Amino acid sequence: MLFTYTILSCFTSFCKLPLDSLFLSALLPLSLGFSRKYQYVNLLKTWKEAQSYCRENFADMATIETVEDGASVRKILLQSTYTWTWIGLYLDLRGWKWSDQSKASFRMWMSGEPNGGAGEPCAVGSVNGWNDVRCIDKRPFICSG
Ligand SMILES: [Ca+2]
Repeated sequence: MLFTYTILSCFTSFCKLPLDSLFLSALLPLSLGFSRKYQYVNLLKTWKEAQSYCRENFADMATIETVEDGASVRKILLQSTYTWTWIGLYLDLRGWKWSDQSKASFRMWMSGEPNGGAGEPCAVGSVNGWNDVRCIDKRPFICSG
């Protein structure tokens, strides 16, 4: 099943969020203007399969470039029944890269991550941040565009 989350739905669900994040309210006007559009895909795929699916059906896997993007993705993940969801970040010999080749250096790693080196070259997002994991497990994923 495919869920589409538009900025509008983010706005309506935003009202239900606890005000633990006052900074989010400050960012909301910016988000309405400039946030990326993300698609949560509730199909279980390896990272590589998810990348192909996103490229065939949307623009690419999700790039998270700013604090506003991170907040948008977190809102999507709050509604997922899975702890970990693929995002478009992967490790190659030169470091962490975005699937769409964005140069964005923004990161939301959980404390202690990334910790797997070459053994964990794909990134997952959760409501608590990102983690590097092996790429072959099947997970839901987020596309952009
Ligand atoms: Ca890890």
